[in-house]
Amino acid sequence: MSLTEINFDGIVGPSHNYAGLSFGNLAAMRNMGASSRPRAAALQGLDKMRANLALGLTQGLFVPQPRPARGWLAELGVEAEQADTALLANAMSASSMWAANAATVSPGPDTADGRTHLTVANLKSMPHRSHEWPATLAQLRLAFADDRYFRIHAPVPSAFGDEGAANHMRLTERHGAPGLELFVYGVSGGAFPARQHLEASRAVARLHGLDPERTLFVEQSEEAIAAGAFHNDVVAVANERVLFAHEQAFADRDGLLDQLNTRFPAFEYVEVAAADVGLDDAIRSYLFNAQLVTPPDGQPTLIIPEEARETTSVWNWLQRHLAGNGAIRRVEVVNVRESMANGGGPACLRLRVVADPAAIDPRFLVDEPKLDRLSSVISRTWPEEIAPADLGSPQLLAQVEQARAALLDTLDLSQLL
Ligand code: SUG
Repeated sequence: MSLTEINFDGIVGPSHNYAGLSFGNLAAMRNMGASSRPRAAALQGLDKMRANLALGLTQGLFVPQPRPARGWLAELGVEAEQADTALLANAMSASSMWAANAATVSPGPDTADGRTHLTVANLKSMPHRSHEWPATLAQLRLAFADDRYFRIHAPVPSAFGDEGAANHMRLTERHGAPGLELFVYGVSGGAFPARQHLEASRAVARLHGLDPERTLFVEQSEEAIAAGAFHNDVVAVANERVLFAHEQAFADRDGLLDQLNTRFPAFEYVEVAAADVGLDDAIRSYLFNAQLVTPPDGQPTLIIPEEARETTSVWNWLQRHLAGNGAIRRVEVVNVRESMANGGGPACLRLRVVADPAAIDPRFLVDEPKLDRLSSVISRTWPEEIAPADLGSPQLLAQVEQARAALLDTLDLSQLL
């Protein structure tokens, strides 16, 4: 077994649109009613995967879910062609692209039975996301079917909101060693909802068989949620020994640092002070919604969206950090603008799994030739643009379903998902 970090990116689905469904997600609220570009969005996502491959990282993918979500609409007693605008928007969202919300993952070295555990998120806080979990569960059961190495859990009961890995971090000497798992939950978000509930996080930790000595439950600060950090990964990210966070990310920053120093003395804290980058700039630029990775050359690398380079306070901070030989040694910039406009940056688009690639269904792993094939099917079949008024058109519904079918066919996944 050679455990490595594998990032599974959600391919942006052909129904990607801006219906403004996520209250508390400022980008999504701001872009409500704008026209989207699903084809460009999906191609941007593929380019991000190419950039990760170029760094020498192992890369995986998840496929878009069926849209419209006909099964969910049927449970509501309506067909897509008859559903009203609001309901249809909830059934057409391509939000499963944000794979960081698919599940919470605990790698084998942390769990009682030595297997990698994944608990599918219930995403119950937002109607358009609440129906993602059955298709996510089916996909994870296929990708991680080998039960010698993986254990997949159904979502925790919907009494408690769970939004997956976006609210979970892990500190460790190296990916294949035991780690300290941090579950970040919200209590209050001012005007906005706290989407990750403590009871859900506790349940996930129990289900995964984590050692309580190596598990922390950390409250997200109310001011961060109120400023638009609807998930912890909008204000903090961890990789191996490094925790990179905004000064105002956590309710009790000092208490957390004390705990970390006691339980994992090797950890390195990289903080961005509010005086250098205000929460507003941090959230608008998605500086922290970056992928912090260690490629084979050993240089901790931060993969940020273009919006972070365009935000002066953020870019200046990064330049100073690099010049001072801080813990982050390299910055890579990617264009994920279509996803960003719905509040999803580079880190939202991926689910990080520490596992042996040989234990995973190869259909969910990518290399350049596979990305070329995907790029060609997406360029041929994905809608170029979706204006809000198009969302219910029978032609669009048909195109979205055909496009996904063509993609699954290319991946040899037809009839399975
Ligand atoms: O749940 N946006 C997503 C963005 C998720 C980002 N994920 C992480 N931070 N890990 C959300 O708020 C907008 C969809 C719309 O409005 O149609 C949306 O669901």
